Amino acid sequence: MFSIRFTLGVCFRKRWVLLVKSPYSLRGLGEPRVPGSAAAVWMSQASLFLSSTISSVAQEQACILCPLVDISSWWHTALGFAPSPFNRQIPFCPDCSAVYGRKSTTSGYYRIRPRADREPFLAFCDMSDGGGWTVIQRRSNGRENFNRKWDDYKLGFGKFQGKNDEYWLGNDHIHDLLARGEYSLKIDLMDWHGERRYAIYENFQLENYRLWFGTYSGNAGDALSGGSNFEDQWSASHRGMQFTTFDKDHDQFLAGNCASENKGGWWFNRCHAVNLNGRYYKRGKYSGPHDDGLVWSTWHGMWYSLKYSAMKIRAPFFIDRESGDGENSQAS
Ligand SMILES: [Ca+2]
Repeated sequence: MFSIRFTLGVCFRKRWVLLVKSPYSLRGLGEPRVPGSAAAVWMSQASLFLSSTISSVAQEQACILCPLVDISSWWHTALGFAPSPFNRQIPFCPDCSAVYGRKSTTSGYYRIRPRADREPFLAFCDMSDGGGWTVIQRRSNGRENFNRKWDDYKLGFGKFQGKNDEYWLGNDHIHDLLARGEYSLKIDLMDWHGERRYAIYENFQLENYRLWFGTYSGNAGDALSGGSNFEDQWSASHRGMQFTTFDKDHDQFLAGNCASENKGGWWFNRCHAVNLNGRYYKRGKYSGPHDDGLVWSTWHGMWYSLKYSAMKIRAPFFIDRESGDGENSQAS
């Protein structure tokens, strides 16, 4: 025994909303509740087709089909659609690789949802450089304040509009993305002469925000591992470090707080060889009481603050297919 209703949905703000729900309810094939109506039987066939189509669309293709048939808010208001329980069942693409897989190959902001039991959120999908990159951090102009407290880093902050807007996606969001499986991290860097370098780390993980990563490749140097000599690695490697902000000190520096000194939240040791969330200096070389710039030590050292950084993640099979050198990434 089964019961089917005619259901028609439309997309509103990239969510399915219920537009029409038929009055027909069938109990068993050919036994419509509206007796003697051939139309009702026909409707039941049509509704079966439509509801199964919508449900398969909802399960697998919403993230590509939804933007194509999105309707504007005045339609919503004019027709008085109520948000339906349907909304809750609509999965978004879990990450930008999935968005890319749905043939949405234009770089831009997409609403993604790595966990079905949490709300979707905006992230920049970098569809250049092989495509499918979910950008978790970007610095490009110094307009955003990165000297922020724990909760800001936890939830994310910044501007999610222009292709070079600065943001931190949020430790919770990053964690949820990485919990889906194996991810590679690629870091695009640019100095004040416009020269670019990159670093790729396989098997990037956050374990309760604690940083883990695997093999390095690239041309910026393996700064996340702390640099080339053993002493530096001991004090500056970021492997296995917990996240620290000025209001939550989890670093290895007993006499102080690395985030306070270095003006941004990061996986500090005592303290760092990399700080992509540091202070944004509008020049390369800088000086001061602390090496608090936007630093990637194995390229320009601790006293050179970079012009651009983007941290982005992608499933490793994408890396195998095409690994770029950052030439096409989003820096202006
Ligand atoms: Ca400390």
